[in-house]
Amino acid sequence: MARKKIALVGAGQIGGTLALLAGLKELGDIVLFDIPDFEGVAKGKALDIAEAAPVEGFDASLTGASDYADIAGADVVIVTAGVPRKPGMSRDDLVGINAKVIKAVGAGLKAHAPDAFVIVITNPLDAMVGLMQQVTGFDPAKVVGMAGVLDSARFRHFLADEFKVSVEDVTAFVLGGHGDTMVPSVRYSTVAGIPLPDLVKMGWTTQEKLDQIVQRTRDGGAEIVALLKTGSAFYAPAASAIAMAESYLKDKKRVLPCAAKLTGQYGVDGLYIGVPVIIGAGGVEKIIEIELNAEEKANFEKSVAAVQQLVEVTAKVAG
Ligand code: A3D
Repeated sequence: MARKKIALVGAGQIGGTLALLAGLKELGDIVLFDIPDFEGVAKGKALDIAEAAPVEGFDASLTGASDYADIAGADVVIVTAGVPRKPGMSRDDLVGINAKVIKAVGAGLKAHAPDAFVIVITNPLDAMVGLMQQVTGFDPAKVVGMAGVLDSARFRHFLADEFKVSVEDVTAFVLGGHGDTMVPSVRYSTVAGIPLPDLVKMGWTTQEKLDQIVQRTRDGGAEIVALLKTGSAFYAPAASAIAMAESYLKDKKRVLPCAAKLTGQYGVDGLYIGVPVIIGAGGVEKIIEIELNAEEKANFEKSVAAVQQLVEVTAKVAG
């Protein structure tokens, strides 16, 4: 059986890390794609990673490209094309620039990779993944946004650190848009199946500490931007998108929080927003609708309103 083909549109910080992880996990052959001015960067990173393969012991063809013909027939496309947030810049500030980029990339994907499972990472995430689905006209089950896996990974890291337990034993549940209004759910997050409110009762932590962790999760992206000063997070975002790609390519049917197009679930219709979904060979095979309590519902609705507003701004600038 031929190897799968993975196209990475945007060969920047996340793109390069995606290529390395996809190689290490032998997910398939990899094409790093960027605009013509950065074709050298795409080719350079591809060659550099290819030269790591003999040391790490993985087989994959890695190439760099700036012509959409080179991504033809891709099974998975991960899109990071655009600009990242700079210090002091909100995700919303990015809309004008990145909407144009997504329109251009969407046209390229429609022409050359119509059967791909498309994972969008470009910010502002919920608006950009919606625009991508609109521009390509692809089945919404095949166009998904990466944010929730990253947000819940941050939540899991902070919780594991607080409880001094393995990150593997912490599960976290995050809903809503990727932004300051995201909704980390305390009652659905656990340590080895024990919900966080029970851990407060057991004296493992305090409600105050938990509230701080929730807030730190919401601000997780900005914390990294403030430290790096030259860009935004890229290792954990790349790892998160690779988990989604792997679940699709291997039909693992993992339950992952992703930005998916809702069709009435949670009272939302036609909007991309973060919810738990099952990812398998069919793409987004199921959107899982849980019952929210009054507080979660209010927070989720606030998040939906923020995403809706971004989508309106996007529609205006994207024309
Ligand atoms: P960066 O290192 O700047 O890479 C972006 C790449 O996209 C650059 O190499 C550009 O040349 C390239 N590019 C620009 N326009 C095009 C185009 N039309 N076609 C193809 N390539 C193009 O950024 P990064 O890798 O650090 O981040 C990429 C994106 O991911 C940004 O929008 C970030 O804001 C976003 N991001 C999202 C999350 C989420 O959790 C959703 C997390 C971290 C970063």
